[in-house]
Amino acid sequence: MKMFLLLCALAVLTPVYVQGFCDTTQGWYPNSSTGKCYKVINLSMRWIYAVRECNKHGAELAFVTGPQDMAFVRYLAKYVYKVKVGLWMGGTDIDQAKAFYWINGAQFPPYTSQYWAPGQPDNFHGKEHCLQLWGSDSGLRNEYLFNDAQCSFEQLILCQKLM
Ligand SMILES: [Ca+2]
Repeated sequence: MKMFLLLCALAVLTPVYVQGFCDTTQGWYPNSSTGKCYKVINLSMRWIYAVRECNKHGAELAFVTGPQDMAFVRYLAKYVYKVKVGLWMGGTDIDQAKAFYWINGAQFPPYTSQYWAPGQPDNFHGKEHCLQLWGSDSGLRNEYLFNDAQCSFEQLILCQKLM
């Protein structure tokens, strides 16, 4: 009877364990408060290829779902990956300049306005429609803030997936 109960318990608990797992041996970083795993893919590429590359890893180009999530992304970029140029994230305003939305279709909520670098998004030369998290080379005192950049620019990418 005890063995039966143990097996029942394992059957119930095992899926929870599997769902709550980030494969850290493959470079995925867990954010247990949001249930997401993040990874910087160490290849420089255009934004559209970044979308595909994340898909290849069973993931998607990263987008944030709240201030806590954003704080974690900035922490990763600054302290874990020490990003210099920047990271592609899953945001674009390809439909209408400066009206950014996430690749899951959600418009940027009001709280995200605090994460744009000063003067951004500026759609410089009318050609900037993809979301970059600016790194330490931006000259913004390591603040790791949003910039709208040319989608054809090549830089590292940040992928996410659910635990
Ligand atoms: Ca810009």
